[in-house]
Amino acid sequence: KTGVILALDVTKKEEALLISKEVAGFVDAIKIGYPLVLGTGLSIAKDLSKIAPVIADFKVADIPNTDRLICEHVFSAGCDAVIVQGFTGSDSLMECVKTANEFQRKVFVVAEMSHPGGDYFFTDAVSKEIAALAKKAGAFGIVAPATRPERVKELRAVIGKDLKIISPGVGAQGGSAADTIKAGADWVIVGRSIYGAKDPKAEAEKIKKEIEKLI
Ligand code: BMP
Repeated sequence: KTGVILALDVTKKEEALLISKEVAGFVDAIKIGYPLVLGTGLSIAKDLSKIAPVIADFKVADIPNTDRLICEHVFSAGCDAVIVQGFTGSDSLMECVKTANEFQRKVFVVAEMSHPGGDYFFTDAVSKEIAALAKKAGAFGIVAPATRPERVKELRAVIGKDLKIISPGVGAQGGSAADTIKAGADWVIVGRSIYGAKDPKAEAEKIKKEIEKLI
């Protein structure tokens, strides 16, 4: 385990495959989302899954039936996990988890977002409520902000040890990988500072080593 997930927000297939192959040994998974999937099509998931497990960051946030239809597509396309929003409520969340279980895949629930405006609606009470809901629904883990490690710590206290925490916001958004892991995250999610670097492989290795030092 490296403790690093690559957020692959490039929009061209060739670039996506090239960077993924370069950093493959230094990341545990590749997170794909709208930028890449709208740019290349969902078939990119199969290609990338040959390199590393793929997390589909579609922040699914709909009624249970629509959520199921989205999740079925995502898992059939070869994704190992999906990221969903939790504010839709327990029935939507439970449907995502149920669908994931049928495919033997995983669900991560966004508990709080990392950008400066991310704690406006995701207040302390709301984030904790979503984290508790994620646990109750049987999600694999939550998404918590690396830009606010103290929030990672608080949310870890809510979910206990059974759920995983993946944290975006390291590098380009100002968060530190070491601080985030120390606060209780299992993986940091890193996009621009890896794929935008002159040497993505060296950058990924640097972050992996920063995390390794903590063990
Ligand atoms: P970057 O390291 O380039 O800032 O990328 C972070 C990635 O994590 C992006 O794909 C972004 O959409 C995602 N993300 C985030 O930054 N904050 C959140 O709260 C939730 C996210 O999914």
